[in-house]
Formats: sequence, structure tokens, C-alpha cells
Amino acid sequence: MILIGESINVMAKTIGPALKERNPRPIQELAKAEVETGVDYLDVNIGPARKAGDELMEWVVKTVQEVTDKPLSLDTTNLVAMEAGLKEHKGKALINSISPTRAEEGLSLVTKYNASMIGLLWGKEGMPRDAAERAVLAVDLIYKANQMGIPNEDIWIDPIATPVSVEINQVKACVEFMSMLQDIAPGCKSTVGLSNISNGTPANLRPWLNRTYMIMLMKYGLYSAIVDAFDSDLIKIARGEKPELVDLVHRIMDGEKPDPSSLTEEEVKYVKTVRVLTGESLYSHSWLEI
Ligand code: THG
Repeated sequence: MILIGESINVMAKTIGPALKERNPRPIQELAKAEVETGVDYLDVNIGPARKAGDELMEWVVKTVQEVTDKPLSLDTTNLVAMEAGLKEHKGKALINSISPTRAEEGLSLVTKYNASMIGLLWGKEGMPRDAAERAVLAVDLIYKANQMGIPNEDIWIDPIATPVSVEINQVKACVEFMSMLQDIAPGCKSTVGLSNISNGTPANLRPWLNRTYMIMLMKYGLYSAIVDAFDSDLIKIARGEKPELVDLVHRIMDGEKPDPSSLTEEEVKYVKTVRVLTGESLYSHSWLEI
């Protein structure tokens, strides 16, 4: 799987001020630390960047690429800033993200800079309600992109992962959509912001949700994910180093009910977490203890 490190984000405690002050040090340190974990891309999220966004994006792309050759996933709603970042970027950039509504301007940047794109399935009325609405949005966006000459291999569809503590049906719909994607659009790639799933959950418990959800999406061919690069177990799973665990989670999804006494403590935690993420058990902060 292709992994995109999530940490260079205007919302993060050290990164927000560093971006504002144009202080390269904390950003470059974090970029190097993320790259050391083995991720393939670094997400660089400067937010809406309404004020001097172009100058900021140009600066941060240059700053990060001074310390790594990894390609960047550039995230801002400010398209002027996006273009400034693409101009500065060395190699093939990933535009994060383009939605079906008012897609044209973003798509023309994909073509102009020969970039790849994350297609975010966010509709006119906001969040799609189920897998079918996600499919409609995906078809619309992919059609528009193809019309502009963008091939499916450059389109990474993001069905939007949502917090487990908010709406379990959305968590399930995202997985269901993933199982449909190759039929809808053969050759399209996929991605998901994995940490979204555990938003609002105590920090020590977040990795269980993030890892388990990744394995569930892997069952349907998840191509890439935006991840917490510092979760070393998550990286190992994505790199194929825990095949028994992946197999266990997939068997639980298929309805198998293993005898808990035959499982390790770690395996029991994954089994409990799959049951929460499939909606079989109700989420609460104490789901691992019950
Ligand atoms: N899809 C796409 N892009 C995305 C998302 C997505 N980009 C943003 C987000 N979702 C993925 N990135 C993050 C980055 C950080 C966190 C979650 C998702 C996060 N950070 C910690 C927190 O807020 O508690 C720590 C922040 C800090 O270091 O201070 O949870 O879905 N295409």
C-alpha cells in the first residue's frame, strides 16, 4: 500500500505557528521523522490559507523538499495557493483534494501540472448518506476528469472516513463503497484519511481503530491511506508484515466467530474492534474492556 504521512498540518500544535512564522526547522524535522518511518508521500495541509496562501504554499513545498525527495500531497481549498505549490513541486504531486461540485478549476490544475488527484466524495449537499450516493458522486467526478484527459490511474478516490463515535452507518458505507469501486471505475485508485475514524477517541485507543479500519478496507483493495506515520504497527500491517492479523480480521468480517481462548490478547483487541466497526457492537470509549 501507498502511505501518506498526515502530520504536516496547520492544525498541529507545532506546525501551525511554524507555518505562520515561516520557521522551517519544526516542519523539516517532522518531515524527516515521517520519511524515516517509510511513508511514500507527505501530506502538506495549510488549510484555507486565505491570506497570502500562494506565498505560503510555495514556501512550505520548498522547505519540505529541501529535506526529502518524497512527493507531496498538497492540501488547501485555496486554488491559487495550490497552483503556487504545484509550480514549486519537484516530481509528480498529488492534489488533495478535488470534489465533484465545481471540479473544473481543480481538474485543470491536474492536467496542467501532470499531477495525480484525490477525488473527495463530498457533494452539493455535503456528506453523501450511503454507499450509493458515494457511487453517484464518484461516477460524476471520474467522468469529468476523464473528459479533461485525466486517466483513471491518476485518480485516487476518497469515500470519506468519519468518526466511529458519530455515525456507524457512515463507517460501514465507506467500506461498502470500497467494495464497489473497481466495478464503478476500473483502474481508479483509492485513499482514505484513516485517523478520521478515531477522531474524538482517547489518544491511546486511536491506533486500534485506525489499524483495524485499514485492514477492513484492505479486504477490498484499498490502494493508499493518509496515516499517522508514527504508528509503527500500522506501518507494518500496511507493508504486509502481519499477514495472520489481516487474515483474522477478514475472517471476522466474513462472519467467523473464533473462540477467544484460542486468540492472543492482541488478537482479541482486533476482534473486538472489528465488531465495533462493522456495527455489531456499540461504540463506547471502553469497547476494548467489555
Ligand atoms: N481525506 C483527505 N485528506 C484529509 C483527510 C481525509 N486530510 C486531513 C485529514 N483527513 C487527514 N489528516 C489528519 C491529520 C491529523 C489528524 C487526523 C487526520 C489528527 N491529529 C491529531 C489530533 O488532532 O488530535 C494530532 C494533531 C497534533 O499533532 O497536534 O488526528 O479524510 N483526502
